[in-house]
Amino acid sequence: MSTQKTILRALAGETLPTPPIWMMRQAGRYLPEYKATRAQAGDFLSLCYNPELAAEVTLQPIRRYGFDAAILFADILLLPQALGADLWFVTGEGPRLSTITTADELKALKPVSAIHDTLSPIYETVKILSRELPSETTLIGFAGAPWTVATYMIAGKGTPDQGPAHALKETDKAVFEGLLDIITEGTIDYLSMQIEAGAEVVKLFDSWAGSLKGDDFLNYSIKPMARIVAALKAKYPTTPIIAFPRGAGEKYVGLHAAIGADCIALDDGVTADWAADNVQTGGCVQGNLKSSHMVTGGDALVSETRRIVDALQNGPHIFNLGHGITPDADPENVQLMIDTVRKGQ
Ligand code: 1CP
Repeated sequence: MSTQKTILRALAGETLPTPPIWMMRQAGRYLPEYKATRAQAGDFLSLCYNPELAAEVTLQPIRRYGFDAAILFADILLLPQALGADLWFVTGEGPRLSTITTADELKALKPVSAIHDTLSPIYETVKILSRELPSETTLIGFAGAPWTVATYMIAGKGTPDQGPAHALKETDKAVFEGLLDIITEGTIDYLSMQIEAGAEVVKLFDSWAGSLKGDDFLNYSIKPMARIVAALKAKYPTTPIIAFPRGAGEKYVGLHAAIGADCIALDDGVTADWAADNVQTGGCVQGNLKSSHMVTGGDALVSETRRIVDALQNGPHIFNLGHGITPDADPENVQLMIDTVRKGQ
């Protein structure tokens, strides 16, 4: 056994009697202490770029619940901003960015080597966290996968069907692929710096992978992630990587090998039983409780949590939600989930 940290043991392929746990968006608006620190920072982006306060909100769910991993508090849209896109958040609506849809706009982006000018506070947050986290807690860094980041850069906002990105892929493949390339290279440098600063694991979020069909899924979700993984593994062979191609459905099969990732994160669109037979055979899996149970709680939360733990107990598994916890979640339901995983064996 290479290490005592449970998350790293699961990522190394070990089957543990109790799966380690963390939760996507574990620092966030469902927690009163997060809302207080965010108010102190002024707004969301100021919080991301304030290393002391970003470290504080990263630590809050660790103090409250004792999760096995902490995820760096930042956002996937900081990389576009570091590449020169304007980024702002509209209250109640979400992110807005200046758009990239032409060759001239693509050319106007900053060189990848310039991203650290903007992103250095994030590396400082990682350094603070690697000093301050309890010795048993694993620090996870992250970035968006190129396709998902591109969907925001092309549309200038979140979109239900990623229509503008699909349209650019059809009308100007050169600009579309050029943008994916820049994001891919930027992500390699960004995650490298997070690892140098102390991130022990990194995760790629491809939140909109599910809207890519046929060869597009392979070419624009899987291949760019595989390129990032290969580049990181060449430099940091011992740093485990989690990939989250959300909405992959049946295409989850074979993705450990196709991406080169140590762990595949599952959304709630597949059952844990199916994933045990078809995905966990390739390595560690993470997931996949429906986030809405954190709102509704009760017996359904307990029975679904047990079902997932049982289904995935014969292989490496990290317990998590299928997507991020929502602001209307009840913090007590999070405790109920953790108690069920840890005591329910
Ligand atoms: O406080 C607030 O009002 C802001 C809400 C918020 C938070 C807490 C945003 C805006 N981002 C975050 C933090 C964040 N985002 C983390 C921190 C670590 C954690 O606790 O998990 C991470 C990993 C992300 C990743 C992220 N940002 C993704 C990928 C994962 C996913 O949820 O699918 C995406 C798509 C984003 C973009 C984004 N940032 C924020 C919002 C509301 C969105 C979604 C926009 C949309 O499409 O509508």
